[in-house]
Amino acid sequence: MGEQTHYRACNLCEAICGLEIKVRDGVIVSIRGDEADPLSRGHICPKAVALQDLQDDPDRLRRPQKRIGERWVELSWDQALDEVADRLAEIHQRDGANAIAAYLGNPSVHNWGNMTHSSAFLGPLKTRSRYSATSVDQLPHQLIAYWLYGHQLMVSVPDIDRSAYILMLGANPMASNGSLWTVPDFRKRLKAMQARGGKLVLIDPRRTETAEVSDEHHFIRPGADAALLLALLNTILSEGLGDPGRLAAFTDGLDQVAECVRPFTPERAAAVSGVDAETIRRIAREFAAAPAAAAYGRMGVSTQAHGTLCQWALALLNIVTGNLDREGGMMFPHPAMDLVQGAGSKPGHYGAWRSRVRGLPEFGGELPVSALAEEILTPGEGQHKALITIAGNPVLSTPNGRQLEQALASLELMVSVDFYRNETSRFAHYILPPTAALEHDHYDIIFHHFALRNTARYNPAILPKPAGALHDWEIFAGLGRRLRERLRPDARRPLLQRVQGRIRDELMSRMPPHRMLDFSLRRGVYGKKSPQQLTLRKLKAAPHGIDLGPLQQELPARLFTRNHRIACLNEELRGELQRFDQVLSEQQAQAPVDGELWLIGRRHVRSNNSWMHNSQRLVKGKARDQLFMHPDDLAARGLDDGQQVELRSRVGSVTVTVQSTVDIMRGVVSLPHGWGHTRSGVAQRVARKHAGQSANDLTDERLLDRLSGNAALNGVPVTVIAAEVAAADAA
Ligand SMILES: Nc1nc2c(c(=O)[nH]1)N[C@H]1C(S)=C(S)[C@@H](COP(=O)(O)OP(=O)(O)OC[C@H]3O[C@@H](n4cnc5c(=O)[nH]c(N)nc54)[C@H](O)[C@@H]3O)O[C@H]1N2
Ligand SMILES: Nc1nc2c(c(=O)[nH]1)N[C@H]1C(S)=C(S)[C@@H](COP(=O)(O)OP(=O)(O)OC[C@H]3O[C@@H](n4cnc5c(=O)[nH]c(N)nc54)[C@H](O)[C@@H]3O)O[C@H]1N2
Ligand code: SF4
Ligand SMILES: [Mo]
Repeated sequence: MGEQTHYRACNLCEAICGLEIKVRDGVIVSIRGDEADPLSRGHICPKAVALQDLQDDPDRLRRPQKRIGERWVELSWDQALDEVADRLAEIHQRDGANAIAAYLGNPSVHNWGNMTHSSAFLGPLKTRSRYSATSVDQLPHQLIAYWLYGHQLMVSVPDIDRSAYILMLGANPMASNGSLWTVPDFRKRLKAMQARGGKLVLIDPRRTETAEVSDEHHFIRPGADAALLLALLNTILSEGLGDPGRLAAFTDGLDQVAECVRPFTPERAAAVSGVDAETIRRIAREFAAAPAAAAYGRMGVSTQAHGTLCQWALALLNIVTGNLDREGGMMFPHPAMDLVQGAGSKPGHYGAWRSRVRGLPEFGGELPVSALAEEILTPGEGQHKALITIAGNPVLSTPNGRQLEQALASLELMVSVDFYRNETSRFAHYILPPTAALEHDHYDIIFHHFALRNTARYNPAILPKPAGALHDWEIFAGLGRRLRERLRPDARRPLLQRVQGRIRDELMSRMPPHRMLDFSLRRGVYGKKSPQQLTLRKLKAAPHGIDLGPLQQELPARLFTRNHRIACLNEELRGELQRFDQVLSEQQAQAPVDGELWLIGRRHVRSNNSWMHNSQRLVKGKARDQLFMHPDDLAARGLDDGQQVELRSRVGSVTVTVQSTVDIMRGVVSLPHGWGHTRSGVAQRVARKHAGQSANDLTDERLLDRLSGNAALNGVPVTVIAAEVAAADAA
């Protein structure tokens, strides 16, 4: 066959870097950055080579598996899909639709077949018991986008290539390569901005890799960002520094905003955040004075106690200064395959139903995953009896993993669509493994919605599909077809509608993703009626991708609120602001609980959530799962650097090695998530050797952002003692 060179967008993280992959005789021989990719311009990180390790991993499952007691047996696809459909239909008929729950993990959004076809499977189930990684991640962003702009995917991103000032909170793009901000090669773009005289100000309880390259870094007490952001807003409005410019013509509620933020002074923010009032005022003045500025916050400010308020205040900072939808400010991408304006667009809905046990609100048809375990464990009508997990590992990625393990062990049926037997799928009765990434074609449906430049790129499969294997989308289509036969979800409709509906369902479920892409491209903003005339054929002829130019002004045309205006406030937000006023007064009065520390997470460029630890090349070298702690906090407890310590929270404890560092704020400790491969039954040999401990054995399913139900994974109260003392206590 000789050597072939392929081009391909990496699907491992949100940066969607272009790769150049050389294959000889069906074997990958090299993976490099694609210099000709108009978005990533040759950028790459160490994880890209792990695509090869994933491809070759002997632990990766290739055939359907069924668990009988402790034993796993292989099945044919037909038998596996038939059995799963039979058992789901049985539970559905006996206990109702909501007895079947589904959880979609993060790689679902990186695999376009999951995006186009998971509904072919989940649709006929008609269950309201849907969960995903969204509620341990970006739910507040989506809620604010829905409330302010009328669509959950109207998320704005810093236009760094033209910006003069970025205020960043709770994000670490030097490790994460950007999030809800597809910004491959962040470092080079930041350097260019700084060379133009621009400035990056970072607010983070840890002096991170991004702090190293920022112009200014300030420690903040975890969870105090809402107070800080509201004080910035207050300063700008009360000092008359705001100017929404053209936004004023289509924005409602700006006057009331000024009223609502009046109680939030820099002095109050200083008392809870540790950032002094003069610094807050200075940052507000600098931000307002910059010719083009962007206020951006990510994981650290979304997965915390006031995530939605943080995202609201960030949006308002950009609006009142006229930086929203402005070149160099926060801009809205406009992708070629557009889920905002395209066919089947889902703007969102909030609180249309609530979780059974705790009454948490749904958003966009999903419930907060912090409620999953209790919904399985609590008897009564609607109790979850079956669970399907798709591309996820909630035992390691959602709060109180030990409680979830208990719940999973009690399920009548569990099915995992995953190519690993991980900490979660080991509980499944069936594991349905799809093809690996390079065995199917790829177009990034999601992340062009968050990219700092409009581009489009389609790449065919690089390696042949192994005989008898199924892609994710084919698994969903196969299960969907079988479920429709068994459940007849349309039984009560008139015959003609039934026939039409079935033909449509059948066509949709058999239509491969690339046909849907072609359809969307032609109808999109760069389609038939535009100069670009984008079609799938055109994309195929441009394997490095097609540049569609820098981000453009999109408002007010791309507003989807009822009156096509930005809605700055609603009843929920007003109520939340009043409550937060109360919370702040109480916090200021309260002394910190004796000896307690605040736990936060962290990410490393060589690790990806819970699932890349079976790559020897990525995990080798020194361990990366230590607990970071300030030397003063160690000294106060008589602990030494490198010692084994026990961390305790309300829900559990773990034993880890502590690392002393002045790069973390006093009173704060940091442990990365996604580790803890010590559980029995996990079939990942390399990962087990580098097991680590799971941070989510400590995070608490009761700690939430109240409005959205997003998990507060950061700012979890913990105590730390020497492991030997803990052992003696226990004895
Ligand atoms: N404490 C704490 N917890 C966190 C976070 C944190 O910062 N701190 N971060 C949160 C965030 S942002 C996220 S997104 C979640 C992630 O949490 P999850 O989405 O639950 O977990 P992942 O580790 O991404 O799980 C990936 C699984 O998907 C499988 N997989 C990979 N590719 C495919 C594919 O193409 N098809 C299928 N079917 N399966 C595939 C892998 O084998 C693996 O088992 O974790 C969250 N949890
Ligand atoms: N290498 C690598 N890249 C990844 C991933 C990965 O696991 N590994 N995961 C991908 C995924 S799923 C996501 S969602 C993104 C996440 O992308 P980012 O949000 O950029 O990454 P994190 O490292 O989670 O950054 C969160 C930061 O918030 C800080 N923080 C914690 N609590 C607080 C707080 O209360 N206030 C403030 N201001 N800061 C706080 C933490 O110290 C941390 O530096 O990364 C993606 N990219
Ligand atoms: S930064 Fe993300 S997209 Fe780029 S090569 Fe690394 S893992 Fe892949
Ligand atoms: Mo995430």
